[in-house]
Formats: sequence, C-alpha cells, structure tokens
Amino acid sequence: MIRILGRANSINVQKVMWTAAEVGSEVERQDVGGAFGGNDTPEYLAMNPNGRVPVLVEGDFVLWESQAIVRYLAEKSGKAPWWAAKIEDRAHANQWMDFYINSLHAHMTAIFWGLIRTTPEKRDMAAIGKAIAEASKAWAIVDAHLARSSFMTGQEPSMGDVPLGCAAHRWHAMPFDRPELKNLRRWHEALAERKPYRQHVMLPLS
Ligand SMILES: N[C@@H](CCC(=O)N[C@@H](CS)C(=O)NCC(=O)O)C(=O)O
Repeated sequence: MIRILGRANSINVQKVMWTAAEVGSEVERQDVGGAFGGNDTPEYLAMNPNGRVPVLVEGDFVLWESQAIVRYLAEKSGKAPWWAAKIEDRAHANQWMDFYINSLHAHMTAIFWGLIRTTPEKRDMAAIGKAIAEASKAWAIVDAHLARSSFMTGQEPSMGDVPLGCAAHRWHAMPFDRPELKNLRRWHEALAERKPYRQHVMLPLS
C-alpha cells in the first residue's frame, strides 16, 4: 500500500491524489502539514529534509516533490493516456508540467495567499493585481494551446494536465475579475466532468 503524507487542501497533494485516482493506484492519505503539523519532526525531516508535503511512502521507498510523485505514479501504472505510450507525448506532458512550475506557480501562490489566506485588511491589492496580470499572460498561452487541443497533450487527459488542472480550479474559483479565456474554461469544465478531479481537486479553497 502506498501512503501519501499531506493535507487534502494542498495543491501539491491534490496533484498526487488526482493522479493516483486516475491511474488506479491504491493510496492511503494521512493529514500532515498546515494546521495538522507533523512535517517538522525529526522523523518527517529524515524522509523529506524540505519539510513540505506531499511525501510518498511505499515500503522503504520514499519520494518527495509532487511532480516527481505524479510521474512515478503514472509510469508505475503504465496506463495511457496518463503515462503516454509515445516518448514525444510524454515529453510534451513534461513540458506543460514544467511550464506550470516555472511560469504560473509563483503568481498563483501570490493570488491564493493574498485572497484566500490573508484577511481583507491585510491584503496587498497591488501585489495581488500584479500577480493576476502575470498569471493571465501564462494562462493565455495555455488558452491558445487549448484552441488546438482538447487537453494539454491531445484528445485525452494525461499527466501534462495535472499541475495546470489543479491550478485551473483555483483560478476559476477565486473571487476576482478574470480575462475571458474560453478554451481554458472549456478545458476546465471537461476536467470537472471527471469524478477524480471533483473528488480531489475541486475542494473548497482554504
Ligand atoms: N515543490 C514542492 C512544494 C511543496 C510545498 O510547498 N507544499 C506546501 C503545501 S502546498 C507545504 O508543505 N506547506 C507547508 C505545510 O503544509 O505545512 C512540491 O511540489 O511538492
């Protein structure tokens, strides 16, 4: 049995839980981090010196970094389309996973912390506005790609949809004026038809 250590409202835990459900990996999740704590103990730090969630534990195999875990679960299952049969398709999935980390994650985190985890009187609206403008540029690139493709790497979802898909829920659920990106919205609605996405990603924001 695979154990995933991490709280359900963490976007990085959501990537892993959604992938596990899609590829049919049996996993048991344990609340760690945030209000639950437990990620600063010597035992936890021995597994993940970064003190972050999620961590995957499978016997004596330990893995941290959510996107490494997503790739591990997809490859271990060998299930297409999540782990694509063609190396070129997997390369494109990796490309979009990296794009999320390098071009969106910091801006999405600034918006999320600003609007969801900061009280209104303490919000830095200028910083939030700047992050929304930067994130909008990156989402416009995703939108343009989705004008030509149903999902990030083709006609079916793959691991390339996972990080962006988790962030897309937050993008559409947070209270601010978004630019209209119709392909992005259509793709998000298609993801929302999937039970694993609804179950693990479309959670109330907290
Ligand atoms: N690059 C890491 C980042 C992990 C990370 O920052 N996790 C956050 C939650 S989203 C965390 O552990 N925060 C501290 C906590 O939950 O106590 C990954 O992708 O796994």
